[in-house]
Amino acid sequence: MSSYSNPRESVFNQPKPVVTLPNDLLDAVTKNVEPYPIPEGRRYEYGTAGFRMKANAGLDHVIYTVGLTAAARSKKRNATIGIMITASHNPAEDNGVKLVDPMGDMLEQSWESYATTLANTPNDKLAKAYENLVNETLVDEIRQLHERPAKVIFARDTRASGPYLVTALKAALDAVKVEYTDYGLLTTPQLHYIVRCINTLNSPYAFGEPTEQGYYEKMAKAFKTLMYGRSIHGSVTVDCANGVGGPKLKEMIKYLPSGKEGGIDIRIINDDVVRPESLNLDCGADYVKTKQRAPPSSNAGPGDRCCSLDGDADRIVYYYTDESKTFHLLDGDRIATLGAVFLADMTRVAGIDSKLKIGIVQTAYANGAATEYVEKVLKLPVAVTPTGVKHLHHAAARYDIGVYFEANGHGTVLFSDNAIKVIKESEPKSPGQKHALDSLRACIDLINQAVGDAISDMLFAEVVLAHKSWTLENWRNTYIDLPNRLVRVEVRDRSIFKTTDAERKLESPKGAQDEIDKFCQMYVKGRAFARASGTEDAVRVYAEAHSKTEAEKLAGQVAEVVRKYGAN
Ligand code: 16G
Ligand code: MG
Repeated sequence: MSSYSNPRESVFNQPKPVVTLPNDLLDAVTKNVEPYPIPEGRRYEYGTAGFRMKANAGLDHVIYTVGLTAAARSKKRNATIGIMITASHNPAEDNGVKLVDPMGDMLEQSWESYATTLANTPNDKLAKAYENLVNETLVDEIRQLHERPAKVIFARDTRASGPYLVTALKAALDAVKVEYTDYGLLTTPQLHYIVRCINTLNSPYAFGEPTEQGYYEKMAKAFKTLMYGRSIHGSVTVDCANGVGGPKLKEMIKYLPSGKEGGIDIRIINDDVVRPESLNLDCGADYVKTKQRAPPSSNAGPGDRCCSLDGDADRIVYYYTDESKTFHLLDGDRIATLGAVFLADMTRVAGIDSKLKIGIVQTAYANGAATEYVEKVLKLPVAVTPTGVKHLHHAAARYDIGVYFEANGHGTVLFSDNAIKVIKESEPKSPGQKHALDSLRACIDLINQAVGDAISDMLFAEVVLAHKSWTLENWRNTYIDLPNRLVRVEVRDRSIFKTTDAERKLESPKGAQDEIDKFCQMYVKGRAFARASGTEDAVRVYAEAHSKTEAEKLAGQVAEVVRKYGAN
């Protein structure tokens, strides 16, 4: 045998090194977690909304472990990681936690299982579990990434449990010697914004000043540019769900021109953050969307423009009540079409439409009439993904201008590097083209591309309504929603309901989809699907059809199919 050995090969043939973390660090992990034991028999899972539960059901333990996951994630990406403590639209006594990746996006999916593993580890095994995570994710033949420094930033919503949970988080970050900054109260999208700003600072992709003030200034400047040559009629009433959106929107208003100054008049309601128990109580985007009615606290008159944010201000829906007191909802599907209409118009006027591919991303919940309107009237492509923001976000990134919204009001617009280059570098050939290009440039800054953002989405929607001189009724009349019905079905084990085709079809249990198809065919424009919820122990059924009675009947029949198969 020759004595020659390929140095690469010899590296790869070696067994993977195993790192042992210093004893003082492991001891600190064990000692600091002492006040936060895992309650007997609890199981946690990092789902579409991170971890979410009753704040007193061991969430302190979970948050402590999230601190450890964030430390490893930060070392892995060599970047600042965000942690948001919120339970969004859930009741006041709940809380939750989510990790934010370096570009201000949701935690990469493969890391959700690491977060889940640590969360389910009892205190006496946690130091070892952290060491295992380090070995699994940070150490290989070539690199020992655990030696890198870690940086984490965090914020919370207005829930009463927030400050206590922050104590648990800090205990973890101190144990593993992470440098951190506590941003106090922020909306979820503000935290995402700041994470992205920090990680792009001084780069060609710089996103903005990494401060709360930087957020307001960037958006206000873009809004002012967009208001040039346009005017907003009447005021908009914003229901802040008695959550963090209230104080933050009030702050935002200080940076915006008023109606008299060519800007916007915002009337805030439900901004009580003094009584934390009022959070999301009979108000907020989730209340309005699921109950299909205005919050009882609303004193808006017929036709008045209203919108509701959720508890952490990352969702928004619009609505109004007409002269005959009928309530009309303009949900995420509508906001997506409104935004797409404007962006398509502007690229056309600017003469750059042939260079940019605009598309809309929806989920199976999007109303069939919305999908048809986008494809047939706007002539734009529609992509459908499974429920959960991260899926929509990734699909939207495949377009030059990708507009994504879930029907529940969570969404935003993404501009590709190519789109930003084309928009920034095009030379206008007429005042009309210049106005359109200036508008598009300002949209890039007004829209929070890191994540769906209720405040940013609202300002964008207001600009488009002003541009079109549309009332909410005009907006609603662009297409008429198919009547639809959502039903929640409890079954023994929801995990047997497995979907395919972006959740539009069940692949198991075998036979269930055939029965659903048969029922759908019985109705004009009948469409229905069933999917296991990612956040609750239930299966959700959605059905739509030509008339309200038919939609309800179809929903009932599909729910029955789910019950039947769920009982087996
Ligand atoms: C989570 C998702 C939301 C989705 C909802 C569906 C994020 C940030 N949140 O709240 O987008 O609509 O789950 O809930 O992704 P479900 O699975 O219970 O229907
Ligand atoms: Mg939310």
